[in-house]
Amino acid sequence: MTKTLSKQQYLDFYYYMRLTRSLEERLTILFRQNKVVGGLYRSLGQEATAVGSAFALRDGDVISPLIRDMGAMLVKGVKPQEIFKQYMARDGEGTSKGRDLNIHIADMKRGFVGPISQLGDMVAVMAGIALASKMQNKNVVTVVYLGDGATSTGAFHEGVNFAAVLRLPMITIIENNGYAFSTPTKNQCLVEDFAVKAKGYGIPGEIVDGNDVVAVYQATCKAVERARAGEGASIIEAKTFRMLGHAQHDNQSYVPKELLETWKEKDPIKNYQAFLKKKKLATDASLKEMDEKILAYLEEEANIADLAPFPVPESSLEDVYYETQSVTQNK
Ligand SMILES: Cc1ncc(C[n+]2csc(CCOP(=O)(O)OP(=O)(O)O)c2C)c(N)n1
Repeated sequence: MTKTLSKQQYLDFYYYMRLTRSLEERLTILFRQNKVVGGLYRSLGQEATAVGSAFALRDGDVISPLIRDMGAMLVKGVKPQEIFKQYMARDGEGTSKGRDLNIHIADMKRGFVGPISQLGDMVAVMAGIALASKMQNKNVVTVVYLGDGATSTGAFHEGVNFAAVLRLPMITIIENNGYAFSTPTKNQCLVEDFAVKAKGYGIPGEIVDGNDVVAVYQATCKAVERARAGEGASIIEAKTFRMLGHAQHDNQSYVPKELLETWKEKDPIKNYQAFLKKKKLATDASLKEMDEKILAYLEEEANIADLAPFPVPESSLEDVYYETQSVTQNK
């Protein structure tokens, strides 16, 4: 059933998509100032998928975001300063304290698992969390995000099949953004719609316009309801496009200009602004005000992060094992 949304919810969708984009734009400046350690990965053009899907979840649900899903982490409560610190390898709460980069951070209390780079491997992890939840009657739903490229791994198949056959409350969101690095989807998969893969596992597969935040929200709500009702796993394919290269080093020269032009017209934020204005939920002035507030907030958060210290070298011995403190105490 389609969920009815309040004015505030519609505006929240906008806020988080805008926050995601502006945060990444601020990170780009930091990258050019040489303050970012490692690569910078943007989700330009894909913000609606991460934000809309995360809004369909409740506290206690768990996600494993990938590099295009910072928006989902923001919805789950991560603060921009944590993202800035993480990208700049600084010390501090909510970061990996310089051990890992970009959005590779975890906070089980807020419901996000730190991803690892091996594509597809998080599917099995999230199936495991869903299984634990089912065994403990916790009614937790897990969402695993991955790109079209990641579906070509054996780990994807094993994980989705396992979740399907055990009827686990796991939703796999395939972000079909046209390319895996420089490989167009047609060069690594012969089906046009990734959602049809769900048939092979005996679970529902739904295609959604990944640039339409409301559509993504509604599709995820449906999958969440199934999962909570004990009906098991499902797949959502969000059709979207990666509007920049894989990371900052990649100028995307392999993507035809016309394709970029077509997708530019489908920009999730620009179109959502028009939608809000048409529905009389916002005006140019109110949107401008919100954008400016976000920029001012991000400036503060970036400055806090920039003043944060780097982790002390000795700290690399901590947090290696779960019971770190007792290891240190035993010395
Ligand atoms: C198993 C595995 N193979 C290769 C890589 C290297 N790699 C990192 S990102 C990437 C492309 C990912 O494409 P996709 O899954 O479509 O996600 P997108 O970057 O388009 O969001 C590749 C090949 C990896 N991390 N893991």
